[in-house]
Amino acid sequence: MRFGHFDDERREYVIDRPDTPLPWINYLGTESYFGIISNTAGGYSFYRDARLRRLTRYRYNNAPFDFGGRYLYLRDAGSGEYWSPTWQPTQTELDEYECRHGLSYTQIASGYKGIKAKVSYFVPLGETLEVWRLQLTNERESAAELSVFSSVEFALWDAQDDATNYQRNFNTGQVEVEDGVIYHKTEYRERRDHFAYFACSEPLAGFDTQREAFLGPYRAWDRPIAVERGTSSDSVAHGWQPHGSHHVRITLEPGESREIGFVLGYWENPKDAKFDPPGSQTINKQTVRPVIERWLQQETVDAGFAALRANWDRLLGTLQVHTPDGDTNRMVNIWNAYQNMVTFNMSRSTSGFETGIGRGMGFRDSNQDLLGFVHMIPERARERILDIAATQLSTGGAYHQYQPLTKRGNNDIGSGFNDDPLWLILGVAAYLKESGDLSILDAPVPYDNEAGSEQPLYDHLQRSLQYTLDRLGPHGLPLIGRADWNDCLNLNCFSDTPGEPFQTTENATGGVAESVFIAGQFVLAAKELAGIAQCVGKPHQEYLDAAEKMAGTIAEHGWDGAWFRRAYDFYGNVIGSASNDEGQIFVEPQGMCIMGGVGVEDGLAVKALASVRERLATPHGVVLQQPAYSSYRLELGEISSYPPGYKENAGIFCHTNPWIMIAEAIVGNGDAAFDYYRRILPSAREAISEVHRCEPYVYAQMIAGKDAPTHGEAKNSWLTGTAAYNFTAISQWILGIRPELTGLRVDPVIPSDWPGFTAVRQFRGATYRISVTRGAVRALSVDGQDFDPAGVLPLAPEGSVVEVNLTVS
Ligand code: BGC
Ligand code: IFM
Repeated sequence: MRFGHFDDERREYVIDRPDTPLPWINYLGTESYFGIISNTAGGYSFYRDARLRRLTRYRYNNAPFDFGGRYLYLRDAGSGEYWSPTWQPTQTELDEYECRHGLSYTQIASGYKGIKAKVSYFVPLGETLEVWRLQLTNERESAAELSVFSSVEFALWDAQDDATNYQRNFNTGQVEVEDGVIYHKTEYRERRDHFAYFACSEPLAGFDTQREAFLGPYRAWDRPIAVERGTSSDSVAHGWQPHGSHHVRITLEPGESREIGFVLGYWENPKDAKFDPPGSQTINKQTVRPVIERWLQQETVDAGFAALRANWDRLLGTLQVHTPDGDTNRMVNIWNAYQNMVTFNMSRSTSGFETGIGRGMGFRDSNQDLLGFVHMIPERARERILDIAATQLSTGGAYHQYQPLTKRGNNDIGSGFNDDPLWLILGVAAYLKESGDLSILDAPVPYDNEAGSEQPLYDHLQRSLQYTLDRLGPHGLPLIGRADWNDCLNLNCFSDTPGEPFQTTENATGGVAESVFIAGQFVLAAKELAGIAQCVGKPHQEYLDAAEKMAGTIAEHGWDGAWFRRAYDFYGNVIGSASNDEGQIFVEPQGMCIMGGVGVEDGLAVKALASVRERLATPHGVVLQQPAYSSYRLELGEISSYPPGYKENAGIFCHTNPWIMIAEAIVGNGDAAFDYYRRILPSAREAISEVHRCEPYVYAQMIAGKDAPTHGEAKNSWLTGTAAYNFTAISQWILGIRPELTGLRVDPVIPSDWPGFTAVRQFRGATYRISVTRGAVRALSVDGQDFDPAGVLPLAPEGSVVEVNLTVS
């Protein structure tokens, strides 16, 4: 069952009923002012940091699930009836409803008793504000006397404090209203720098800034007293809950249309501003007023919206493909790329499942997210790499998370996730392959942000590799530490002494549990580093030797007969083996070892992939392990805390599926790779939206596995490494358009029933127009000249167009 459809032309998903299985959200903002918005206008806004600079209030895990947002009410003076043109919060049964989620904008249109309304929300480039544009049309045969009420609830900036510290924050709220603009100035008193404002383009009939005055005692947003009555009370908030509501009265003749603009924004007075008289509690509006005036003009809004769309054209233009599969085209060309950019901006901070309060950026996650956006914004990827590397410890280890504002490693969480450092090598390799900017390797980068500890980035990569070699366990495999990619496989963090408390993951690094996953990742990273070293004329053989040795150890201790094992626990017992009663086979080492090239030559890879298909594949994707753990196991940790089929306990952890797609491509099996790709492809699952439940336009972290009663149901959409890795799998391995250090490679491994495909790829300043067709033998021509079909395409001059024709058999 569908709840809407894709409009590929306009790059929108069109939702045609408000009661989607879950709130289907979108993101506003691309630079510093951001928000989430649901298909019924729920959500909130913030400036840079969703915890510390939260503009509007939102209550997670609410009933209804999505409540609180950018709300409008329309009231008909004739009948006294009122409704919300975005359905929430009044939930009036609308005659028409349509929500269009586009790239960084959302438009919700509806019709009720002859009054058409369309509300468009977006954040203009270069601004710290959002525009709401309300377009009203009277389709009745008589004039309509209407009232429009707006409504936002201001958060008192620190969202954590806002939700917990009521003894204080019921007293601190302050507002100011001048010339129809509502200023929310809580905190201005002490800091005198930032405030929020909410403005309207029309003369006001009234306003409210005290929530209870607007809603009325014992009422909620579905029937505010001000709206019911048809008049605001011009309330001014002193403490309690500052709120922003404008009241506008208009008369629309039959057939007449009108536009009303609202601007909700964040403002920081310039640091050196001298214009506040000492002790003044009045907001200084000198610098913000012209900005407000400008964005209340329709022409400014039109131009701002056009600029936003043009920016997305430019970003998405980096890769556009045309394949025989429509779902693939729209995901690669639009939605997967868009989701990658959202993970760049949001990391794991703000979504329907992340509250914006936990603000850490993952060392591992950030390096992987980079794979998905590096081709669109290489210069931002460079900055990101330098930020991440500066948090690395001098041991080569890594803080598991760092703070986006201070860019310091997070001491509360600490380090000891032993896969972390290797991701830096993989992230840097991706950047170098895309940009060719080898100079980044010489950039001085501190360890743990300590001044004076700077070393070239290349030194960081060496230490990352050495970190693993310094920590090998009894079988010669890498020690797992607190966990590897699978955060929940905590093999060193328990106590088997009755009555002793469990160890926390913080003191779990002393154990001897080993990870086959990290071993595979090491082989991959060592080969990548060897390639980089060779490229800049540094010794590289030692890395290749280390990779080979590790591959040998995997063959000896990591191979189970039909698949790669997962780990050895604290006691040296094997995990992920046919000899286990549960958790016999895990997906992660199959993907990662094969991506590292382990078992590819000797047939182990093909065997492992057959086992994946036989034991782990479901119609909804590949589950993480089998059999699921039926009960909690001290020696395994969090993984077994989940009921069977959910999350790391045999859920379909979508991040791991592309590793299997890549592995299938590596062994030349395009049918299998693409089959797995489509199983979890959001657009291809649109028709079963009542089962999948999350948005059909973006990936979710997890789909419930076959052991779960809700098999096929997705959770945790948007902010997941799934986005970057699926994009890599389809674009670089299945379609095979793969940046390498020396140039672009085109090496597709496509399904056997595809006649071919075309693509346009911007790469290092040139445009590659690629056409892949079927033929008797593999042949490649570049600009009409025959070329080695196994070769890397030559670099082309800036601005040039390269015609690439590949025939595959
Ligand atoms: C979750 C994992 C997640 C981890 C983040 C755990 O509680 O279950 O999925 O990766 O926290 O560190
Ligand atoms: O690898 C992790 C990731 O870092 C955070 N989300 C869950 C994944 C698997 O545990």
